[in-house]
This record gives sequence, C-alpha cells and structure tokens, in this order.
Amino acid sequence: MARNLHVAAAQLGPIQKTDDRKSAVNRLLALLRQAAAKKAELVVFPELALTTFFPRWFVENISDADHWYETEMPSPITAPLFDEAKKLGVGFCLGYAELTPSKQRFNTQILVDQKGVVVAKYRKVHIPGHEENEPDRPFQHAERYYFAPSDEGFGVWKAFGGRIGMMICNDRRWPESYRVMGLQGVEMILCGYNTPLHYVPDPSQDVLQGFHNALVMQSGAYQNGTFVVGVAKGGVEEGVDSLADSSIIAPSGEILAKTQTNSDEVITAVCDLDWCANYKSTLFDFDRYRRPEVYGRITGQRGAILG
Ligand code: CDV
Repeated sequence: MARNLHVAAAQLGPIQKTDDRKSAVNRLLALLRQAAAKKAELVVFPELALTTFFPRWFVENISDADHWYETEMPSPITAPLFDEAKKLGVGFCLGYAELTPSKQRFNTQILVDQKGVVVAKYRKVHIPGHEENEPDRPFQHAERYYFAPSDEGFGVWKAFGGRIGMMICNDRRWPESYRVMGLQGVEMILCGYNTPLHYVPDPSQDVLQGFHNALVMQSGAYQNGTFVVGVAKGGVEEGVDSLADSSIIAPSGEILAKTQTNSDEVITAVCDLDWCANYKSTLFDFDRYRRPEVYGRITGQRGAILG
C-alpha cells in the first residue's frame, strides 16, 4: 500500500517593508485554507515568511533590527496560524527570523504537526552574502550580519508518516545539505527561499536563476532518493525582483508541480514516500556503493587546496 503524503507548497508574493506581521499572517492563513481545501496534509511556507527580506538593508546598530525577529513561537501574532492548522488538521513548515533569549540570531524554519505542535526546528547552515555594509551595491544582502550560521547541522525527523528534513534557501545549492539528510534516510526535504534575480555580478546570468534553482533541487532529490519541496517568496519586493518557481520534486528528479505566478499561490502533490526506496535501494544504495574512506576532503577542508 502507498505511503502517501499530500504536500502543498504555499508560495508568497512579496511582503513590503510597510506590511505588518498581521497582514503576513492573514495571507498565510488564506494559503493554509486553500491548501486544506485541496486536501493537503502538510503546507510549506517560504524562508522569512513573516516579514520582508530585511537583510537587504543595513543598520549600524543590530539591535535596531530586533523588530524583524521572533522571540517566541507561537506568539500572540502567529498563534492564529497554529490554531487554524489544528482546526483544519494540517501541519505546516514556516520560515522566520529567530532571536534567542541569549541574543543569538538565526534564520529558522519550524515543522508544526497537525495538532499545532512544533515538532522540529532547523536553523540555516549556509549563510550567503556579506557581513559589512557595502553601500555601492544596488541593495544589500547582509545575511551574514543578521544571522549566525547554525552548527546544529541537518536533522531528519520522523513526522507525517515519513522522514522529514529541512533546509533553507542557499543550503539547496550545496550537495552536502542533501547528502547529510540522505544519510539519515530522508524522504522529504522542505526548503523555503528568497532568491533575488539580480544577485550574481554578471546580469547576463540572471536568466539562469530558474534553471539553477531547478538543477540543484532536482539533482539533490534524485541523488538521495527523496522528495524536495522548494517554496519561494517571489516577485518584486522593495524594488528587488525575486525568483518564484516553487516546485515539488520526486525522488526521480522529476518536477511534479510548479507554480505559474510570482504571487501567493498554492500547488500540491500526493507523494508516495515509498517511491524513495526505489532509488535508495538500487542506484543509490549508499551502504553498498558509497566510499566514505576516499571522501575525507569533504569534511576535512573548507576551500579548494591546489596541488
Ligand atoms: N536567501 C538566500 O539564501 N538567497 C541566496 C542568494 C543570495 C544567492 C540563494 O542561494 O538563493
């Protein structure tokens, strides 16, 4: 019998600087209800889904940015999302900026079950961009100023009848992210993202953003025998155009569903988690074919060492 998990990618259009948390939560609620109406059991929202992508501005004193972060989850403002999820009997995955009691700052994603309980938390490992103000840029991408890279790594949790992993945005470009989860038998990876279309220095490469987004997630899915759900906050946010192209990808690497707009939009797919075993037990039978004894450089060094 199939081990089906009906998953939804709930893409957001832009959230502007003046949009408050309440309006963001109302949009998430609308998406949650649309996904539930389509019979989804798990709804995946993007990275930093409660605010605009604030690392595009620099502030001299980081505490002046505290208002972009959540200090509790749920909070009075986000509680309606948890309550509605429980009422509808759907789980969700939500990205937000986290400020801990010891004033650590993380780019975080949580997994909430169908009873509205947080069952897993992931903090972004690969933090792109820059640490300092770079005023010559058309917009900042100061993620490395606003977020600490997590040392907790990539967990996999037994939830929703399968093994669920999480990663955030830039993590999806690194094969190590998928493989660490693959080595824990992951069956579905949930990934929110904010990807500015004009990030790379050479504007002629902008057109490749969609290709690269699909390339990394389809490869990661196939090479690890897992579903991948990639969910964007797309569209023009504060003058910065960002990639949409949210998608649900099968362990074969095929795209099962993809958004058509760069606005709020829900897509769904019924994912038979048993499909993962077709790849995990044949071509990518790790136990049989992997050669960790010759992969030492992967964890032994960071940059390339030229001989
Ligand atoms: N939010 C991100 O991590 N964005 C990066 C951009 C800056 C390259 C990404 O990998 O899409």
